[in-house]
Amino acid sequence: MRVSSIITLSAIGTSSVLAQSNNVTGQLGDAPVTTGNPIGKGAIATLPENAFWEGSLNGNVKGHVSAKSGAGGNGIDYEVAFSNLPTEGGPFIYHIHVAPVPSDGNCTSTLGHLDQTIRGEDPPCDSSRPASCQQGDLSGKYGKINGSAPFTATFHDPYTSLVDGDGAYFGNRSLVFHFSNKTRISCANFTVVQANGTSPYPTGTSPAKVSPTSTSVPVTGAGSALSVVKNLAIAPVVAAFLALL
Ligand SMILES: [Cu+2]
Repeated sequence: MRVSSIITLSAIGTSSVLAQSNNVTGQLGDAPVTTGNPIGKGAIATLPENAFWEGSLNGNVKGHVSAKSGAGGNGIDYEVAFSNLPTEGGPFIYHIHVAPVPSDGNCTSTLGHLDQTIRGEDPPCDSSRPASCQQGDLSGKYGKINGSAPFTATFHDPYTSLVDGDGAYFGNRSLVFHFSNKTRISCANFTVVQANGTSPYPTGTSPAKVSPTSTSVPVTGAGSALSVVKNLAIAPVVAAFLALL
């Protein structure tokens, strides 16, 4: 239906298509603004060591998308950093995809973009009307990555959510990084981080600042885990010694 209407408009003329694109929105309308996002809650997706794409790269793209609840619980504040970008194939794009990355790392399994309003990818997002875009189309709304230099961006997105159960929730979804032709280079799951309460990080390593410090946090965690293992390893020896007495 959608495809046929686009073809029909193309036949009528480019001006009709442009006129139509001004009114593009989801089948369910524009994306709603999110409220009640838990203060101190965040989520981060960090690209893995190895790329999913099997073409020629000088190592995988490095980087992350980190997010936290906006001021007053309104919308989400994002912080994005990518480096080691391919020398060609840009401008690069990145999105929140609807499904998580399975344990085999297959980025195809993340399916399409977070798109609660059933908008679809085409026509492309008009960044001057972000509410009309797919919620997960972060680079469409806030800028593609031009060139291969390290890229950073911060932006506020009113349409994604950290309220578990909200349709716009992305804490259980994934980040996918693409060439401009949409080929999937790499992907990663979002991990929820909370300022208080449950956290995937070891006690004492403050996750209050949701940022790439996560790259050092797991190292600390591994060190702590190692010392725990050491202590546990000594315990049976002590027990055996006591048994001899
Ligand atoms: Cu994508």
